[in-house]
Amino acid sequence: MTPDDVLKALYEETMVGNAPAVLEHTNTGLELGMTPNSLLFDALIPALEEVGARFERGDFFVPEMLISGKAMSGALEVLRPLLAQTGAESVGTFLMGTVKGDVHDIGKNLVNIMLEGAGFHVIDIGVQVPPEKFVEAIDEHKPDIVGMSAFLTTTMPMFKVNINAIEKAGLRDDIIIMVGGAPVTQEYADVSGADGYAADAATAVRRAKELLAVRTGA
Ligand code: B1M
Repeated sequence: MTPDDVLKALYEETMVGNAPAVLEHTNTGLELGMTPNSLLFDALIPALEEVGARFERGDFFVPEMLISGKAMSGALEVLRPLLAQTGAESVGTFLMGTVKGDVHDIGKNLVNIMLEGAGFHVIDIGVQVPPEKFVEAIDEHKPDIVGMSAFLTTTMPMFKVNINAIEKAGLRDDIIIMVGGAPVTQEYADVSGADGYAADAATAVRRAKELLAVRTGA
């Protein structure tokens, strides 16, 4: 197989949710010397975008989205150690969760992997995280940055609800809050009262470092 064949096969098999084939092509790609970034950004992520587009058109339904998502998650586990490889000392603690009512976690997991790769100690508190769990986890782990993901227009309002709960608990001034997820925009992040927003995992890492540098005066 050539690298182009791998990308094409990875794209097609992710789209139809063939998890074993996705794993096999991911491993073949790595054996051929392809980069994890290429496998991710040239095949896996575009495949899920196409799945979403088909879902919107009514050509795919929730079960199809689910198996594609699972196939992608399998590949991400293979890529995780390569993407998260870091020689860097810990630059800070990042607490991350998907908001209440939202089960999407692939994007969150990818952001976590990239943050780990950049030297952050990441504490993942999972999906469907209610405000009180964010508050408890902040109190327990004392993170530098709290990240919240929302992937549905119906769950984005949880940012504001969470931030209000964090304020009420007297913890807001201790932390930087970042938000993100497919439907989120900078404008929405501002309205929610977050300190930062990023559209993708790579930008999230850059923004997290910038915000931390401003906070610590580095
Ligand atoms: Co859902 N889903 N889904 N889904 N799903 C979307 C998000 C959707 C856009 C599809 C579509 O219509 N085109 C749509 C949302 C529309 C909207 O509200 N705007 C949608 C819908 C409607 C739904 C359901 C309501 C469907 C239903 O039941 N009728 C339902 C909701 C369930 C719930 O949460 N309560 C649902 C369910 C599911 C599955 C469970 C089947 C599955 C999730 C599997 C999983 O995550 N474990 C699923 C999937 C797979 C998708 C799509 C196809 C793929 C999502 C994905 O993983 N993308 C998605 C379509 C799409 O995104 N185009 C869709 C790849 C990932 C790498 O990108 O998630 O954008 P993304 O993450 C990026 C950025 O957002 C950013 O960085 C990430 C990496 O670059 N980012 C941050 C993320 N978090 C960040 C945090 C930051 C900064 C950046 O700072 C803290």
